[in-house]
Amino acid sequence: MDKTLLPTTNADGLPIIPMNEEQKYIFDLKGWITLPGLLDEEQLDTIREHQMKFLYERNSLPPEEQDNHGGPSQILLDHPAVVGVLNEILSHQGLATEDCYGFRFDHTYTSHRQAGHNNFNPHGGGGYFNFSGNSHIYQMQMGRIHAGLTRVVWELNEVRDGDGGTMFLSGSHKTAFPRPPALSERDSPLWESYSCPAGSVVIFTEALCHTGTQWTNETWDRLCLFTCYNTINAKWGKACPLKKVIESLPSKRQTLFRGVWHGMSEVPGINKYYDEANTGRFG
Ligand SMILES: O=C(O)CCC(=O)C(=O)O
Repeated sequence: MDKTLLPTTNADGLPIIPMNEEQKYIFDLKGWITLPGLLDEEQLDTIREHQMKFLYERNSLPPEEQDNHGGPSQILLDHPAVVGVLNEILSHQGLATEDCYGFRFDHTYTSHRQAGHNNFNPHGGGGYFNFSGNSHIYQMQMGRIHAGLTRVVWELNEVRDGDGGTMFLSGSHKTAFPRPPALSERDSPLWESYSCPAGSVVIFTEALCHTGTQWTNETWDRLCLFTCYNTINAKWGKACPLKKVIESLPSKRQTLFRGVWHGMSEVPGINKYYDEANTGRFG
């Protein structure tokens, strides 16, 4: 793939960290990957505080911060390591420039879970065989993949073995057969999960069978963002941040929120820019 036009820095001017060959192989094999320890303590403290205020004291935040990815949490949107992965598995090269990402934000939510919270609900899998309007797709050619709707989970607190991080049926994004119910019981040996320090990312294709489970850690809560990205001309979730939130972001970050279309020829005929009229907001 010609990657010469993919952004080499993020919206804060930090160099993008490309996906390495081992990460590509593991992602293609399993459908998910972890990137441990991407944030320092100061960033984590600020982002945790923002998320808790967003969840429980939203009106105490300035208007442009009243969003999961507003204010200090905007750096999660295009962290250099996340962009490196999305450049490889999701970006549409024809719509990427140095100033414009080749993928778009789809939707997000923040989850705050205390011990006992249960989110066991296996879903997805077999996405290799889905048509593209489904968004939960997975495509591959020799040496290249396209992951369709892609989830980036930001774990803001440490997750230990058995605490209750998201679980995956590794490889199920390519399965041809319906999932036998017994194989996705909670205690099935096929489930895989992860442990990671605070400030880590877990990236998975939504074409993969996955589920939440019970959070068992009595000492600290799970606090995470489940942020989805998609192809420029596709959108799965309905929500989009408010205009004043998007307007407060640097211009390269704003391109994550451009309208859902492709087009052709030169800008503004082709969708390689964000402006007030070219937004993913419906109203
Ligand atoms: O609760 C979790 O850990 C996973 C959430 C999930 O399955 C999803 O967002 O699609």
